[in-house]
Amino acid sequence: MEGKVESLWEEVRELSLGTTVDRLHSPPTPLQFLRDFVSQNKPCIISNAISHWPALSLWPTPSYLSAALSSSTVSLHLTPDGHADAIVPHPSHPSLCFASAHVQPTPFPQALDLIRRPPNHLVAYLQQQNDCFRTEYGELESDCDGHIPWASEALGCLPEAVNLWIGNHLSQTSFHKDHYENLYAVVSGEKHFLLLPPTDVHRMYIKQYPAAQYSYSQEKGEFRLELEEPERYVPWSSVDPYPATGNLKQERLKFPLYFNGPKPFEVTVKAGEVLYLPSMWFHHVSQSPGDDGCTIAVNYWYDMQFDIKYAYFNFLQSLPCRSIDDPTTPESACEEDSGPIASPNHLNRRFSGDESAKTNVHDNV
Ligand SMILES: O=C(O)CCC(=O)C(=O)O
Repeated sequence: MEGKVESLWEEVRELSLGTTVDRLHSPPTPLQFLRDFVSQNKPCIISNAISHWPALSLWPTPSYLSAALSSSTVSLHLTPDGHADAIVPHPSHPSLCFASAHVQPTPFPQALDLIRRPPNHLVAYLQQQNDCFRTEYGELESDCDGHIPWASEALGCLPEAVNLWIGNHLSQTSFHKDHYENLYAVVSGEKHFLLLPPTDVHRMYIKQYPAAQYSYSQEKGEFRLELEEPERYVPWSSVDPYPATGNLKQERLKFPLYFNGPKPFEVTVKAGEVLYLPSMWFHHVSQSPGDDGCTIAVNYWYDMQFDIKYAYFNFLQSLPCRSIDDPTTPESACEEDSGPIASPNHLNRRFSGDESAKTNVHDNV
């Protein structure tokens, strides 16, 4: 493998992806979308595709959302630092663990307040991924489209899940991939994506981490992080693309394939724009709020085809690979995820890599 996998990374960029993500200034026809992007498993950003959505003018006004959802209870995800579904040290475990957020059913107006005015040591993110737009936010249905028409026609189906995301500058989503074709529409603020194609899987240093769950005590104002029982392991990317300045050197040494390989595709999706995020692409997401103090997005997950690309991906992922720049890196650092991938959060139905992915809504590394 030594040397060959690096040629693969370069070749896909030379033949197909280039160095930047394509921008379309109007929605593509279904044929163009299918031919130029879906079948090539290639992302793009589309402007002027959702200009007709009332949401673009209505949702950036917090009082509008709070009034529309005054009697709704929503699933609010709470963490101490905005890093949910992320790799963190566990206080009483010698290694790192995969930490999921505390999910608190909360009246929407109160949830929005917590997001817009974060108290110390508590970061709230509305990011329930289980088709939450249709199940928890029905009152907002007429403010945007139930699907993206040209994408539905190209893909031959309606979305399997539609999700709403409302967060602030502190919330980040760690590197993962999904087994869905994703149309991600930003309504307020900006979303910053780092993207890597599935060919770059070895650069993600996917390893098995014990699953843990935050629980938040309102009385004490404290989080506890507890390992799940019975024990469960989650395959997850070890790479934090934005380590604290003091850790940068160490992280570069630990993950040379990520830090020294081709730069990830970096895209900012602004309010009114839609990102096509192809199935199986690794993505890390952060956000900048708009004047309303939050970032709001709706995304549409369409079933992907479990076709020859998927089979090639599984084969590639099963191959061991050693760092190009640091021959002392143990092979195990890049090969630990060759087995099937479990779902860490069945509520969110996120993340799996085996056949069960077909029934999951948000699948992952
Ligand atoms: O917006 C986010 O925080 C994450 C989005 C994401 O991971 C997805 O749409 O698959």
